[in-house]
Parts: sequence; C-alpha cells; structure tokens
Amino acid sequence: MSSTTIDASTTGERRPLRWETFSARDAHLHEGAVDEVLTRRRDGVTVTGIYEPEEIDRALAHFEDPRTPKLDHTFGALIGMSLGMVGEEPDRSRYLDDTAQAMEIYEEAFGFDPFERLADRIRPLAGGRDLAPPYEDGRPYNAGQIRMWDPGSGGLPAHVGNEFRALMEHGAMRHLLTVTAVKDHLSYFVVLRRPEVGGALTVYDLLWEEDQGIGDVWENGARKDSRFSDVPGVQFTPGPGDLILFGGGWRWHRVDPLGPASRRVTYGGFAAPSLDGRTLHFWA
Ligand SMILES: O=C(O)CCC(=O)C(=O)O
Repeated sequence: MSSTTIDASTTGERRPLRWETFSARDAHLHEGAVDEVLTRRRDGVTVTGIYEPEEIDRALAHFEDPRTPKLDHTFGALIGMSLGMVGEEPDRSRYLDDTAQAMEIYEEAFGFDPFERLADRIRPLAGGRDLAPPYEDGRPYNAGQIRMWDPGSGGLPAHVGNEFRALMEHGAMRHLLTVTAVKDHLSYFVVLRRPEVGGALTVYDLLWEEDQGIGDVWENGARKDSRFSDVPGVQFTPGPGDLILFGGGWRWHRVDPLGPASRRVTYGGFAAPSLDGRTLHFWA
C-alpha cells in the first residue's frame, strides 16, 4: 500500500489529492473506499492486479484483431456503445442490443466476463453492496466498454461527469436516472495497453462547483481545454491490469493526447449506487 496524499506538483501546488494505491489482494483493508469517493472524502484509488498479464495478452490479441467488430470514435474505436451515443433516441434498444454483442466479444477475448472479475476483486470496497449493471426490461446495461486509442490521437479534453449528467438527463440517461443515483458518480478504467508516450489521466485540483464549464461545448470530444494548463493536477499512468477508480463525477480530469507511436486500450465506465442503495451500478 502506498501514500494517502499526492502533491499536485505537475503544474503548481494547491490542495493535495487524497489517493491510495494498493493490490487487489488487500482490498479487504479498504472497505469504505467507494463511499469515501462518493462523499468526496477521498479522490480516488489505484488497485493493482485486476487482470493477469497473460489474460491481458489474450484479450488484446482478440480486441486488436481487425476482424473484431468495432465502433468508430474520435480517439480511435470502441467495443461496446457508450450510453451517450443513444443521444435523443426515445428507446435504448440499439444500445442494449450492442451491449449483448459486446459482452460476447469480451467473454471470448478474456475467456471470462471481465466485469465479473473486476467485481470479485473490488467487492470489499463497495461497503456490502452488490456490484452489477442497471437493467432495463430485464436487459443489462454495458458495465464497462473497451476503449481503443489510436497512436497520436487527441486523448479526451478536460471534463467532469456531472456535466454529462446535465447534458443527458432528458435523453440518453432518462431511464438510468430512474434506477441509479447519478450525481457525483465514479469514473473507472482498467488499463490493458499502457501508452509509451502520453495518454496519462490528469486529475485536476478543480471541482464541478468551482467551474461548471458553462458555454464550454463538448462536441464529441473536440473541446478546447487550454485554460487547464494553469490548473494544478496530478498525472496517473497506471500499468496493465491496474484499476483507477476516482471521483470523476465531481472532479475535473482529462486523458492527455497520445504520442505518435503509442496505443492505449482500457476497459472502463462509470459507477454509482442504485436508488435503493443496495447495489453499486456500473455502466458505460
Ligand atoms: O481512460 C479512460 O477510459 C477515460 C476515463 C475518463 O475520462 C472518464 O471515465 O471520465
């Protein structure tokens, strides 16, 4: 286990991040971690050893095979649609159908369900809750998606989860908000391929209430975020198999642009408690 605070030394200094790094084997020593992040008493955790190196190699060979179906994205490709891609469509069948197909691809790639593995490893952090995707009419949301970042891609400009809730509450999130407490939610991802240059997650010393990005259009990831060069932040470059789980709903963050020869592959999404408080819902 390492450190409880990290200086925001990358671009200046203000409030330190409250962050811990530990092995999945020690998850039982961090029982309240999810609630601490949801209630902003902690900024995030890095949990090492979610997947084994040989499991990751097997999965990457499958995901990176040109015959494996993928969806185009600004930074490269996705396997598994994002809920946000539903847009203003009144029903989510396209998303739920795509989820069913993506879950088959994940299982074939890893040889097991990657979400079940993640849930098994971090269950102690969730304070006795079940870990599961939300369901609509008996059909699961995608608990996590595969994000494949092309060499030289622009990363993801600075953003914060609460702004997407505000953008999607009358569209893609209409059903989700009837089952899940989406506010100050968690962002998570497990790195499968770590880029050699760029692609770090920067977590800023800036909260949703301090800057709501009003008038600051997202436009499918094309946002100009140069004003963030003056905001102190901490960079994270987790290794393959490592999970980052943090307060992405309430803390500004971004994924830095990738170097010209670097690829990045992650499995990730978002998490928040169900409205009845019994389940920690995961979706992407
Ligand atoms: O590395 C990733 O998958 C992106 C994480 C992120 O920015 C988010 O979940 O909001």
